[in-house]
Amino acid sequence: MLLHGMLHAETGAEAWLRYAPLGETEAAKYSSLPASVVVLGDSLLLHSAQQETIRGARGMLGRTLREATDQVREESIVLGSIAALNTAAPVLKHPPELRGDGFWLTTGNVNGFTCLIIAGATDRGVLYGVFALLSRIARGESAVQLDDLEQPYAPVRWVDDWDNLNGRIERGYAGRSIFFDGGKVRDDLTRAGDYARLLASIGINGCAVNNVNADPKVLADDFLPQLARIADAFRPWGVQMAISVDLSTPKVIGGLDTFDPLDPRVRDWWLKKVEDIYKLIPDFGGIVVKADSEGRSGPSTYGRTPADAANMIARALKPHGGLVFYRAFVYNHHLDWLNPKNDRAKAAYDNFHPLDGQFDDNVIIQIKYGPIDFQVREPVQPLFAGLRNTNEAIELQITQEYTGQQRHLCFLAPMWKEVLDFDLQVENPPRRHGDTEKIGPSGHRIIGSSAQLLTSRSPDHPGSPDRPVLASWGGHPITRSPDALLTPVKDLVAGKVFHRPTGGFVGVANVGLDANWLGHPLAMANLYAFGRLAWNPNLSARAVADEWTQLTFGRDPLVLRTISSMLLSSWHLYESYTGPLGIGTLTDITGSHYGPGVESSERNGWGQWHRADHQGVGMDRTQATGTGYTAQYPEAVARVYENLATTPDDLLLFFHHVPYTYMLRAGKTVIQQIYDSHYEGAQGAQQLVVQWESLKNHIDDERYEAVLARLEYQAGHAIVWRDAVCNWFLRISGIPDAKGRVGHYPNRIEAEAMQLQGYSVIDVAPPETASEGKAVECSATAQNCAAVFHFQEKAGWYDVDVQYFDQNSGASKFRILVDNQVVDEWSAGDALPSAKINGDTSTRREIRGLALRPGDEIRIEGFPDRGAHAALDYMELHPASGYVQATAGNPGSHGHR
Ligand code: GCW
Repeated sequence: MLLHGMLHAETGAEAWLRYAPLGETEAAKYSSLPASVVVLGDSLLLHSAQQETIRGARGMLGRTLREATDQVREESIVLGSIAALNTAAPVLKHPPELRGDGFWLTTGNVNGFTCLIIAGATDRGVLYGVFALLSRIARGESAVQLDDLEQPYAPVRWVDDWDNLNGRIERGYAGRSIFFDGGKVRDDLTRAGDYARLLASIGINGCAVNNVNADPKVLADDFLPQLARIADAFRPWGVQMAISVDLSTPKVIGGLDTFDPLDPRVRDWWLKKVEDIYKLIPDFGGIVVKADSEGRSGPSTYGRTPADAANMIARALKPHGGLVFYRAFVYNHHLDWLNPKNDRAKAAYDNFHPLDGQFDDNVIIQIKYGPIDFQVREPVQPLFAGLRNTNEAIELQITQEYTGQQRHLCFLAPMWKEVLDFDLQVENPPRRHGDTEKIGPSGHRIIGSSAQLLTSRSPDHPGSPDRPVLASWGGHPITRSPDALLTPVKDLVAGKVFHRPTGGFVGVANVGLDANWLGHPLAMANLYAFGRLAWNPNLSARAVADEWTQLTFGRDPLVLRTISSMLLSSWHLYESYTGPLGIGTLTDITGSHYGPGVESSERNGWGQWHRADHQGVGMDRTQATGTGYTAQYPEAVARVYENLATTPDDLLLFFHHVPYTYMLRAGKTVIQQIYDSHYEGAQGAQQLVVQWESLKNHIDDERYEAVLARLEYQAGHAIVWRDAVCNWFLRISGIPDAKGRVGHYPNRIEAEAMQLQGYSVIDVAPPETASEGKAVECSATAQNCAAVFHFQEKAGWYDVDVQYFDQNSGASKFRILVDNQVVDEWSAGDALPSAKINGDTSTRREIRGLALRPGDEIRIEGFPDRGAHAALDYMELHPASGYVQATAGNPGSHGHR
C-alpha cells in the first residue's frame, strides 16, 4: 500500500528531520502523548527544545501541543535539566551516570501528573533528548514507559567545513558556502541555522566553519564581528563555532615581523586576538590548525615543534575553555620517489609520536583515520596507539573527496565502523576506571564496560564476547588472547584507554547551498552516520542505515530494505571498480581526485605511490625489506601486516609489493583479481540502478528522479573506471584477462573509426581514460560536427550507449539520428570537475529500445559550446533488454550512463 500523503515534492532540505505525517494507525500509537510541553527554566537551548517538540508533533501527529513554562498543571512532556527537575520533582531518582551531553527519557510523576520527562545534565542534553524522542516517533518506536539513558561516547563530536571566505568550498560538491560569499560572512545565515539544527539532531556540538587552508583574514578585526553572527545562528542548537587559522597570521596581517611561537610578541598577539574573539563570542569552541602541511607555513619555519605552536594558542584559549585541534596531517610532499625507503604513510607518527606528553591538556591532535589521505581503503593510522599522554580525535571525511564526490553512491559507515572497531592491541594499557570483570558464557573473564561488550557483539564485528577478535580488514579474524584488553580506535580517540580529559570525533562535512546539502540525495546518510557513530560508535552500520532511511524516506518496508541494502553495499562496490586490494583509488591525485588516472600518483613527491611495474605492484612497507612502516604499530598488529601470508587481501598492496601472479587467499592471482573486481564492481553499479527503479512510486518523484540520474551516471562512470584501470594493468603486466574481457569490446564502434564530418581525432591523456586512447573533438569554431556509420547487424531492438565527454567549460549538445529521424538529444551541461577530455568527463548516454535494420545510417551530431568540444569516444550496441522487448513500440527511455 502506498502512503500517498508522503509522496509530496521533497527537495531534501529537511534531510532526516522531515516530520512527515504518520498514517492514522501509526499516529494512534501516540494518542496517549500529553497535550502540553512544559519547559523548566529559560534558555535559548530549552526554547529550541520546546519549539522542536511542538514542530515534530505537529508534523507527524497533526497536533499542536500547548506550551508552558515552569508549572506542570496537567499531564505533560516535561523538558529540563537534572537540576531543574530535582526542584520540580524531588522524588524522581535520576541516574547518577548522567553527565556531559547525555539525556534521560523517562516517565514519572511531576506535581501529581504522569509526565514524559526529557532530562539532561545540561540544556544541550535536553535538546538531544527531544530529537531522540522525535526520531523514535518518526520510526514508529514506542514512546510510552520510556526509561532510556544515553550518554555520548566522547565529549568532542565536531564537524569541519572547508569553506573559503570567497564562498568556494575546497573539496565541496554541493554548491557554494552557506557561511561566506565574496570575502564576507553572508547576510542571510538562515541555512547556517538550519545546518546547526541538523547537527544538533545527531549530537554534533562543534563546527569549524572555514577551510583548514585558512585565509589569515578570518582573524582580521573587522571579520570577527561577522563570525559572531555565525555563532549566533549556531547558538540555539548548542553548536559551538570554531575557526581554522593560519599560523603566519601575526606576520601576514598582524604587523609583526615574525610568527615564531616562542616569541613573546607572537604569544601576546594570540592572547589579545583570542580575548577579542571571546568578547564577541563567549561560547567560541576553539581553533583548528593545519601547519607545515601542503605548503602551509608552520613552526618548522623557526625550528619549533607542533607542540610549541599548539600550546601557544592553547594557553590563550585555556582561560575561556577553548580547544586547539592541531592536525597530524603533516608530511613532506616533495618525497623522492626513487628512494624505496621513503614513505609518506610514516609521517604522522614520525612527527607526533616523539612529542607525546608535550601538549597541553586543551590540545587535541586531530588524526585522519589512515596514514595517507582519506583513500577508499587504508589501514588504521598507527598514531592512534602512539599517543598515550596526548588527547586525540579521529578525522573522518563525510564529503566524498576520494570516494566519488557525491556523484557516486558511497555510504561510508561500514568503513568507519571497521576503523573505529579496529583493535590496535595497545601494549600494557592502563586499567580503565570503572572496568569490570565479568565471567562470560564460556567461563573466561571479559574486561570492560558494557560498551566494550557491545563492541564485540556488534553485527558488523566478527567477534563475540566469547571470542574477541582483531577486527581485521577483509574479514580475516585473528583470534586474540582472551585476557588482553580491547583497545579499539573508538576507545583510543574517546580518551577511554589512557584516561584523557577530552577527545573524540571530527568529520569533514563541506555541505553547500544546494537544497539537499550534499548534492546526492543519498549522501546525507554519511552526515547522519557520522553524527550517530560519534555519539555511539557501537551502533552497527546497518542500524544507522536503517534509521536514516526511515527518517528520510518513510517506513515503506520495500523502501527501507532497498535503500538500506544499496547503502551498505556501496562502499565495497566503489572500492572494487576503483582501487581494490589496498592499492589506493588510482584516481588523478594531482588534479580533481575524481576520475581514473592510474599513473598520476607515481614519479612525484606526493607519496601516494603504488609502484606498479612490469613484474608486480604494491608498496613494500615491511620492516624486513621495505619502508619499515609496519613497525609503527603495536607488536601484535605489526606482526600481521609484516607477514604476507597474514595480511588481509584487501590491504595486500598497501603493505607488500607482489608479482601479478601472486596467489590471493581468494584463490586467484592478483592481476585476475584486479580485472574481476573491476568487472564485478561495474556490474554492481548497474545493479544499483535496477534496485532503485523498484522504488518508483514508492517515494516522491523529485527525489526518485534526482537519485536515478546520479545512479545512471555512476553506472556509466564505473565502466570508465573499469576500462581505464583494467587496460592500464593489461598494458603494464602483459597478462591477459583469463575471461577475455579486457581489451575486447565486440559491440563497440570507436568514434575515430566512424565517418567523420568536421570532427578530428585526438589523443586522450592519460590514454587509458578513452577507448583505444583516442577520441574525436569538434573545433570550438565549428557550428557542429558529425560521426556517422552504417548498421550492419541483424534487424531487431537495440540499446545504444554513446560515450561522450562532458567538459565543464561549456554545454555541448548532442543528437542521434537513425536514418534522419532524431531518436535522442541531450545537452552535456553537467559540472564535472574538469575542462579536459579525460576520465573526469567521460560520460555515458544510454538510449534504450531502438529498432535497427541492416543498412541504417546512425549519425551522432555534436554541437560545441565555448570551450566544450562535443567530444565522442565510442558507441556500443547491445540487443535490447527484456523490458524493452516486452513493450516494443514504446519509444524507449534513456539516461546518462
Ligand atoms: O585530502 C587533502 C585534500 C586537500 C585538503 C587536505 C587536508 C584542505 O586534497 O584539499 O586540504 O587533504 O586535509 O588538509
